[in-house]
Amino acid sequence: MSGYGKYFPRSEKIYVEGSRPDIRVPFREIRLHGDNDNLRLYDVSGPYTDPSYEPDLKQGLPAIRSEWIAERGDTEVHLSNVAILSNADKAFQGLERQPLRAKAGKTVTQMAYARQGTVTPEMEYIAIREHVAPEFVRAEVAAGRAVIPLNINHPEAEPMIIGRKFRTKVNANIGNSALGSSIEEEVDKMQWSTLWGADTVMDLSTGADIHDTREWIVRNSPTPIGTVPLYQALKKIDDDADGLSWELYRDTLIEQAEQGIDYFTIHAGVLRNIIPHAKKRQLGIVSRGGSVLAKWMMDNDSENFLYTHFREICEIMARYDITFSLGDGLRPGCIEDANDEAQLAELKTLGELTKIAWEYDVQVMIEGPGHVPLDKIKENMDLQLQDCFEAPFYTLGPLVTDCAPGYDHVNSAIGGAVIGWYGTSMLCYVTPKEHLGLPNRADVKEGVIVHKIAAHAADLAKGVPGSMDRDIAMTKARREFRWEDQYNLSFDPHRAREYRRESLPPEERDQVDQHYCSMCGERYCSMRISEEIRKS
Ligand code: IRN
Ligand code: FE2
Repeated sequence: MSGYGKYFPRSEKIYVEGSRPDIRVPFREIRLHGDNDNLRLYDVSGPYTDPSYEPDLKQGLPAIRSEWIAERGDTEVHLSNVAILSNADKAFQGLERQPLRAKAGKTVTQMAYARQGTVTPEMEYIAIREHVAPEFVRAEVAAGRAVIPLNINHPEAEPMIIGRKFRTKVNANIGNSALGSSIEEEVDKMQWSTLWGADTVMDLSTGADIHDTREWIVRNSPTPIGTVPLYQALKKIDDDADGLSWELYRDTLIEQAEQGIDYFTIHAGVLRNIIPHAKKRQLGIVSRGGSVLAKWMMDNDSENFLYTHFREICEIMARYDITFSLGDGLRPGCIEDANDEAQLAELKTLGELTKIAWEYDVQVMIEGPGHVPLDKIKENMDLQLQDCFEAPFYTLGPLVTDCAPGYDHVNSAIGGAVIGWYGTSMLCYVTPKEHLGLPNRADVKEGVIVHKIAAHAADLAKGVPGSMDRDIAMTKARREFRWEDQYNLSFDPHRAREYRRESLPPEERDQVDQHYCSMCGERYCSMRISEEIRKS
């Protein structure tokens, strides 16, 4: 693909330089017709949409942060001796990548730097991206109200921030299952979701070649990558939860830390004493990680080992600057279970764990539901802010009804827009296949776009700097019947164009200067009549 190709006509990648030449912040600029100013949009698609970039999956993306990390002088090369799960064919063998970790006595996290009063190049990069002052970025990270998920072993990533005073972000989940898809396909899914605007990607692979798949994805990903390490730990013992142990889990964390995973979902808030509450529910425990841990605790008559070893986990996270995404293992799986005792007790535990992580200068976000009816969303959001000391909330929807299979992406975007408006920082996408099967390419695109719309709606309501520019440009294009500009300003230009074309008579299909559309026809076009009224 050269540039944004057929997906975003008349869009060009531009870079804004910071205080030093190696801070080059990408934007997508839409070239509008006439004397209208070009519109600049936040861009997460990485170098792939830069026509001068020639991708080489085996080499990976340029390591834009290596210099910044090296300059701080707080890391050393170190490869742990942990057992990895990989096939013999090492795609990245030629690279001999050398993993870094913090030098003894050094804290490498962005939170540590923020608290010391240092604005890192990463923070400056983010400030340019978000149209705010670098000092504002630093202060939000220092306060724990925002996170910058950037493992020191993922220097290819373009710095980004997750926090409620910034643009609302969207995460897309990808990953092969036992049914299997190829590594190239997984990398392609990552590129595809970021092309449509996914700000982060989670690799939830559980199938074959889990280590190598992840290596390919991380090396080629311009966005932060998250995982649920428990899934791989389980895989290592052939999905037999009886074999789970802290040691096995710890080694999996280190293996993924060295690969460069930027944030980990860790279900440390699923405690033994909450399980009886979960049993009372209509749908019990719907989280995959949460249910495995609950079963393990019952079978072994023990407390959750993620909770009992939490401080050791913090030490590992701190060494690589990995961000916690504290898992909502007890999220409600139906609206009847929303905001119940199990969910709210877990939320309080996640708050306690947040405080502990902050002792280690480790960044934290909190995962949230699930299925929540509209009238219970505000309460959930307010409790999260209070119980978790304003650590960013990262929610799965919520879905506002249980009856939308096939349309759960829309269902989720409805809840996502509302919870985003009230203060959620990142929305985990849901695809049309939710509750039914694994998403295909079309589902991934659909899922990302509807959540981008939800996130944008939240930003407009919150008044995030610059968020209204696009709407203003669209309104003007609509008023002036600039059809091409209307297509190009939309989230999916191709669909907008096709939908209009297919409703026009064949001879008019490629005209883009009609002063009406086929919804009302020429005679009763409200836009045209308004234009006449304005002129009279
Ligand atoms: C996001 C918010 N709440 C849950 N999530 C996502 O669900 C999380 O980031 C990860 O991608 C997935 C974990 O699912 P289980 O293991 O909790 O079902
Ligand atoms: Fe569900």
